[in-house]
Amino acid sequence: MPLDLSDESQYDRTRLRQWARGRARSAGVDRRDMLKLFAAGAAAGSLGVAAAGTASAAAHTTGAPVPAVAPRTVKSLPPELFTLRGTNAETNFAALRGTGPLTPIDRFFVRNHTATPRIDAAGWRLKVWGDGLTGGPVEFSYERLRALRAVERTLFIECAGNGRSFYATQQGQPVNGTAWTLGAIGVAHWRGARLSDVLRLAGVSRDAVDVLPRGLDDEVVANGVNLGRVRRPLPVAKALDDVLLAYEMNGQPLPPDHGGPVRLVVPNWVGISSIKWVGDIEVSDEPLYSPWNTDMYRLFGPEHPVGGSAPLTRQTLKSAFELELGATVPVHRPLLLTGRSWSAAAPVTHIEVSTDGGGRWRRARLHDAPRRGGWVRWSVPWTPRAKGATSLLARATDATGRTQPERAVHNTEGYLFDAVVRHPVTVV
Ligand SMILES: Nc1nc2c(c(=O)[nH]1)N[C@H]1C(S)=C(S)[C@@H](COP(=O)(O)O)O[C@H]1N2
Ligand SMILES: [Mo]
Repeated sequence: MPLDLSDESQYDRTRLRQWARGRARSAGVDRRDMLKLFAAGAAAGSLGVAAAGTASAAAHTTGAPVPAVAPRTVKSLPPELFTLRGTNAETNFAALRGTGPLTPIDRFFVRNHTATPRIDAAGWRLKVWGDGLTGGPVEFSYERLRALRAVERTLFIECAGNGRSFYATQQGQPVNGTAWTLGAIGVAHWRGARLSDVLRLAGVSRDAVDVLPRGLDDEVVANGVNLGRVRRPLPVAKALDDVLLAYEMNGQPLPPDHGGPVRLVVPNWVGISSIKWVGDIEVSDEPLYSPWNTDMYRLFGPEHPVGGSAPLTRQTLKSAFELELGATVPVHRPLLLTGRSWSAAAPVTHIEVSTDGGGRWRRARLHDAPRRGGWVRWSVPWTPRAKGATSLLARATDATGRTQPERAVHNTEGYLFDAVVRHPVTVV
């Protein structure tokens, strides 16, 4: 019976088995180098990822001190709007208070493996190639892409490691990777061509199984191993379903830091799927792999299968207050607590908030119609009655019936944190 690769989890299990048996074809990294990388990662307890040509490693939650790195972006990253983390910039949730349902571009988080490249739209080409096409390579210019039927969708992009720091600070479980709080997410209105239209024009064959988009930013070097350009395969079923090749964000030409002139937007999947500055797409009739779906972006640790889980696909469920962690608030003064909740699985249906560390819960008022792929803004009035330290908690439930748990299931790389965050405040 032919495999149904439109089922995400079946796809992932199959790919993982094929990879384990050495059947998945290397997408540019030598197998011996991959083994070296696994060994180095195991010895160091982490993968120190650096830009090619630099000796710097990304900021880590735990482990040996790493040299300071600054993000190399085009937009400015003022401290009121962003917290800098290695090559990345996290959105300060407090800076979203009073903004609309879309994240303004000036405060949308940036996750760069290396640095933002400057790419001129006029000279940009997208090459679609590979043995999963019925013919030879096909090139698309920016003009040609823009001439295709356009679609518009409001969707979040969220890093798989968003919320990672709470594994350590809230659960006492150290993890590797960028110590994001909750600001590695943004919601934008995207306009672009459908990846499916581009693949059909390029002549995708019935035998195609994987689609591998690759970025034009610098190659990535981890522990002395060059991983090549950022790339992660997508099953052809997802690629033909709802993926965009976006060239506009919130009504503007896609800015350089967010992948301009053209990026993928893969709805509801881990942020790494949404390849920025896409330059070529391989269409393959064999399974593909890259470091970004083998040794990264899978769940590792005692609570997961030996050798790691299937590659991550969908994001999870979260809530955040639009308030600094550790904020001070005046006693006896009425406040309006505001925040946002989102789920990759289904629309968020309701949010409960506790202002006494989880003793009593109240329903928040929703300010947006719940929708999958976006977030809902909410608010709860609060008049603090006693001075001292307390925790604010927000707990979302989505239309599948899933509610944020008290604890997230640990994994060594700290992905997919979904637990209720205890947001510290001091009443003075
Ligand atoms: N080419 C390329 N694409 C990329 C990345 C990158 O470093 N290079 N980072 C990925 C990751 S891990 C995330 S979470 C999102 C972040 O998108 P943003 O920087 O627009 O917020 O882009 C993804 N696409
Ligand atoms: Mo990410």
